[in-house]
Amino acid sequence: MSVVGFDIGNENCVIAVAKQGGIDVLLNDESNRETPAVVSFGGKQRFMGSVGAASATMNPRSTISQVKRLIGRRFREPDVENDLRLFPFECLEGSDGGILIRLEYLGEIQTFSPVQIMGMLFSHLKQITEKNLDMSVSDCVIGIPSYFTDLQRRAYLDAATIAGLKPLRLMHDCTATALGYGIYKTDFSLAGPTYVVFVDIGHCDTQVCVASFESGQMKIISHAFDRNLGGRDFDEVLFSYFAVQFKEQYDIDVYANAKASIRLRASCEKLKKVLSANAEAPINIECLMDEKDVRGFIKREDFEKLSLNLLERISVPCRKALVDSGLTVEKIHSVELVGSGSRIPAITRILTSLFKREPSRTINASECVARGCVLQCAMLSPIYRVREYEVQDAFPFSIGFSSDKVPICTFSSGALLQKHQPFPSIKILSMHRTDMFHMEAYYADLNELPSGVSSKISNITIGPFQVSNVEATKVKVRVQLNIHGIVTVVAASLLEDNIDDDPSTRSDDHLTSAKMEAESNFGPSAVPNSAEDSNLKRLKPSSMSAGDGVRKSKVVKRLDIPVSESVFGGMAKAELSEAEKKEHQLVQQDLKMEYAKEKKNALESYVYDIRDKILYQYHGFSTESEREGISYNLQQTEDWLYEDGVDESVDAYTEKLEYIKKLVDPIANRYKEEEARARATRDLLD
Ligand code: ATP
Ligand code: K
Ligand code: MG
Repeated sequence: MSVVGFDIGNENCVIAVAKQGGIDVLLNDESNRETPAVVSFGGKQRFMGSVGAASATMNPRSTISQVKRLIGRRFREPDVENDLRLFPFECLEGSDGGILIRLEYLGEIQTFSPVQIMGMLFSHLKQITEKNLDMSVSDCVIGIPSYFTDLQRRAYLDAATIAGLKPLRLMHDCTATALGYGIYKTDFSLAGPTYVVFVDIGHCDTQVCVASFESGQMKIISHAFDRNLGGRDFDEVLFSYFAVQFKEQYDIDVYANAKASIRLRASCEKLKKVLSANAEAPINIECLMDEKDVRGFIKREDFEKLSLNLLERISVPCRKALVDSGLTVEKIHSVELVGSGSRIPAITRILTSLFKREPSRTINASECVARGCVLQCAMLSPIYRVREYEVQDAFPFSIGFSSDKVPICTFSSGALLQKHQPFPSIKILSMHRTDMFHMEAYYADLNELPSGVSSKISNITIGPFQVSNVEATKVKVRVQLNIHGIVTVVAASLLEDNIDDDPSTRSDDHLTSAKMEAESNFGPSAVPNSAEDSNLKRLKPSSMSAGDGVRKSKVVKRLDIPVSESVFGGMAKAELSEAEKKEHQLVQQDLKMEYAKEKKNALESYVYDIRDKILYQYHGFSTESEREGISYNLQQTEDWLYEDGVDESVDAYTEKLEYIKKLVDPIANRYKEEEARARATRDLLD
């Protein structure tokens, strides 16, 4: 059993595993350390990763990329509508307001949810891992953007389930990077914490966090982000520039041609990379559209001018993270720049002027997230020993809870969990209830979230239950912000006192003033959905209600109450198992096609082998008419293999093979008999 860290990017995925004494980044079948995040539906089978990416131009409508942008989102969100305009594949609104991807596969129109597509990508990465390690894997830690909503986090877990993976944690990308940075460093000052800013610019987004390091521990102080600012947007600047130029110069409108758009976009991305190392760069695309070859040219300087607005936007989340951390730039020890989108030189300039020091690029910019994830996975796994190191993450959003529409607050902001709350953590709500009731979890401040996100998270029903003593009844609800950053009610129980010697309790435990009894705790050793008790600090007297019943040893009854949660926009259990079944069928189809390919190869080599043999070995053991018959059939089969038989079924290849074999076998047998006879004679003479 190995542990794995996955960085699932919008463009590239990276897999890191723990090996004796260190961490390895795995190579895919093409010997690359990065695997494109692409799932492509071919005629009769799926192609993923690098092979899938190669189909993007050929097969644009059934090649799905950037599915991370779509997972756990609503079709009508303005951001989503913007993304969809860029994608060559078709999306529509699901009956629940979610997104469905529509494409033709196996001769019919099919729809898949982003969760399903993400599940396919996870499976592919799992396969690469298993092939490399030669063992099965399931325990993993998966990097996620800090801005992922509750729904997106749950969607990732569902996708992992479809792929047969078990995430021990969904980990914020920057937290993973910070862990990998801090755990090996021993030269932190003893005078106090060392503060470091991490800036990760990917293909579609920018994430920033401020972390504090001390010996043996790291704490995230703040997270900030722009979910719509990454390398992709710089490609788009070049794309629009050349689209206009080519319209003038060649009278072609690439916007009107999906294939031309894909090709120009891909060329612009390449051009952008060239501009990172050169002061100017050309663009040449053969036969882009209307059989016209196009040529263009741009200087880095001009590219930077066109990108000014984007470059300035990078400072926004950086400044926000700094403000939220309560630190001034002087307090910052270093700024670490990661993510391949950050390779544009002008970005360094912007950050230098903002932080008053040049950002350092000492961390491996493309592998740091996967490396941090596998470190965390090893720490969480019982079978690995990692040096004692405490990781404390902060949750980027405020969460509110209400009970029958009345908010339960522990902060003046009206939230139950405030932004930048350390997690995983548990809150125990204590309230007076005599009958089944409902709770709602929601985002308390939509300004903290990406635009267009709904405030609703989930509805929780607590009950049914029955009380025997209406007066002395208390319900305790255990709310968890779990290790993945998912808000959930893990348990509820009914406590009935037989004696209540402190009348003040009653008023305290009133409906709206549900008291928080214990605030807890976090720690890398926490396991999702289990053992919260061990994770719970001893109750703090200061945060307890005055006459708390539990502490008086007068409790006579404690009953578990059923809890049911319904997640807004989430996948029902039945849907998930349906998706697992569907994935299984698709895998079978892929395997079938792979098997057919094997059979085809076998037939092909047989044809070549026999053609050779009837000329030499078998010549003396066959009649001329036998040889003629066989040659004719070999030729027929070869022609068929190049034409109708290019993409046939296992049965078709097997049938052809059997047919020729029937003709060849009698000759082969004669040859073998003669061989045996000759050997026996030799043995006798020896
Ligand atoms: P995300 O983090 O948004 O999910 P990702 O992790 O796949 O995406 P990265 O692999 O960090 O993203 O970065 C990919 C981006 O980096 C692409 O936009 C790519 O064009 C850009 N990029 C790669 N190399 C260079 C370079 N030399 N100069 C400029 N940009 C580059
Ligand atoms: K990546
Ligand atoms: Mg990334």
